[in-house]
Amino acid sequence: MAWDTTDTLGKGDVVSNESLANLLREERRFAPPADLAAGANVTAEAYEQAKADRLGFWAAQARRLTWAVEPTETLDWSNPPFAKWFADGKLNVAYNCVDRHVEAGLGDRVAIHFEGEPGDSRAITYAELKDEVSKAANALTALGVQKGDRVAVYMPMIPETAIAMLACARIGAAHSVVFGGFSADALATRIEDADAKVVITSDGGYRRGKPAALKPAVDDAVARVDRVEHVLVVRRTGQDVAWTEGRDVWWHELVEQQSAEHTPEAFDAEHPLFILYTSGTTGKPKGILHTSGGYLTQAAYTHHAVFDLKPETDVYWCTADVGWVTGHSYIVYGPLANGATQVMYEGTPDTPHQGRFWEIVQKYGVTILYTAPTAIRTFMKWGDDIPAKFDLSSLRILGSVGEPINPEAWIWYRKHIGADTCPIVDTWWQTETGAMMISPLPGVTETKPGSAQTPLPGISATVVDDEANEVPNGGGGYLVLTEPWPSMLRTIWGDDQRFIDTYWSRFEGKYFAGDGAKKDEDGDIWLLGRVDDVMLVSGHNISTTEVESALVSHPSVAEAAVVGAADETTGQAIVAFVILRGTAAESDDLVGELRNHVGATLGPIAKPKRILPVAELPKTRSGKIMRRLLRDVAENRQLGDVTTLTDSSVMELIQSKLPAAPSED
Ligand code: 6R9
Repeated sequence: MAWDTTDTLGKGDVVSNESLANLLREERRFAPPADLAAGANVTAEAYEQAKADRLGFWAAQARRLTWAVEPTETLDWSNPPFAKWFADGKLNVAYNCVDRHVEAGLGDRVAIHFEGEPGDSRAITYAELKDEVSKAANALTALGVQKGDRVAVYMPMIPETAIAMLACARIGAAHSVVFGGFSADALATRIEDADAKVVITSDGGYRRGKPAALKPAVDDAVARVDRVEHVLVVRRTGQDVAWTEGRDVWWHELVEQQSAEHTPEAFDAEHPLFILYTSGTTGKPKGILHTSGGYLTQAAYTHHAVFDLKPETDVYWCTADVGWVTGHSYIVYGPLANGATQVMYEGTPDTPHQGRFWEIVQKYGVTILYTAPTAIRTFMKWGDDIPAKFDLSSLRILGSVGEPINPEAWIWYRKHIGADTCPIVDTWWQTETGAMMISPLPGVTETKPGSAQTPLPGISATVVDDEANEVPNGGGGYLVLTEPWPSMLRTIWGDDQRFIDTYWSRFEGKYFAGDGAKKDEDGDIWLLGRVDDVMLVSGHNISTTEVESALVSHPSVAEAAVVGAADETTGQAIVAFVILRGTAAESDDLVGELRNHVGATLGPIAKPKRILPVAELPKTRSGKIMRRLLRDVAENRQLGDVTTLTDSSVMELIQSKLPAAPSED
């Protein structure tokens, strides 16, 4: 145990309403393995180069791509916050992800090892991918899709999803991928906002051992909007589907009859590549717009640098869904631009058994694994013995994304998945940033469990207080990005004003990420959760993440979600919902012990007033805990919008626990 239990408030930390209390101390350090450091793609020199000439650094990274017209301009920031990167360059994104590898003689290299949930598998080489993307591009053209149009993609995790995205990119149509778990309603809103003219979907996909239909939601959504001309349907499950003649087209009929020849056109670097909607906490979803040259430059560079990808030998696996930005940047664009061989898995981690992920790692000899803290905490809950049954010795680098990773989950990941040797790269970024921004480099950084640590080379990030002053080491506040970066969002689709208001108005000239953060004594950055979730207890801003991490550091706790609930004496009181590990039994004694453990770890101010053991936590479909709903429960309010929950019955279960819960202090 490395928590410094003497660190209580009032000793050393300057805490006010305006800054986040800095409660957690972490002393463990892990140096990069010597052989990895010796052969790393990117060394410490990159930080120096980027510091000396940030734009020159990015111009050099852009040259890792193949341009039809090389850019001579790097950044045009004459009209902030509207950036143009590499504006006079021209390229085709799909050509960069596919054709150029075939032209380089790598056509026989496997691009995608697809593993279906029922156990079917398919290997697709770069040469095959080129043919498939070309045919799909010809098919979209045959359906009347042109450069500048939008295409909605509502698909399971199958290779055709990546092929469809690349086909759009190839003909200069922007895709708008909508996660296959979203409702017809959510799909309709997104189709309408982007004004998509074609929807690509499938009959369904396999999930938890059963076919799950997708086409009915598309039929429902398309009936509510005007402009959709065609629905292109991949056959995956063989389920019965309703058919609208003239509108609906089978992929296997239309795409298969196309020529595999297709000449990619070069588009401007600032040509739209995709729109991806993020829900945010309120209001209608924001269509985050990404463009071509800058986005691909940073997606490819970060994938090469942060995963130290050796495309000849590595087998890379990102477990995200293509429907999220992680799937866009680190399944489709980054890895394919780098000529990687990757695994794509259709299903859930517990089908047909809780060792499925480790079975896949063993089967394909996965060397680089990129997953989310929510998955890691679930594996912790299921028990160490499950991964222990599989050969995971191929792994060399582990990544984390999506939420702050609690130090104990980090340690578990390293020990039980990474044989206590694999470096962990905790990568902070957002749909809006397009690619990784803050992360260790596996051959350079001495890692710290729980911290994303330092901005990547060429990235400028810091932590500021309410008045936009940079906080000193040891201080907490808001994460901001202080210089434009190549893969930054260009605007919110159709709403420039909202783009300005949401991200660029809180702090003059700086991008406001909406995350709380602190700098530790070494200047390393720790993410502390969304600013909306921060708790205000007796005048102190306390991070949900820190209290959750303290709870997860107790051997009986697998997962925790903490919220501030209105309280007459302290303003807000800390209420914690915890999932116990397999063997721990729920009791009043344990609850008391957990409260004391948090008090001892973070100081008495951070002791939760109530701790409620629960079986599940409410999560978004990308695995992020929805604290807003827990706050509703803790304050005995009517539940807010639950439509983005993975499983809405979770909330009923949690609510049913509440009246019986002991109220302490
Ligand atoms: C890539 C992705 C973005 C939000 C972000 C932050 C949280 C993501 C994180 C992290 C701490 C990390 N987040 N990675 N927090 N450490 N390594 O997840 O994009 O779905 O847009 O979410 O996720 O709160 O602001 P997106």
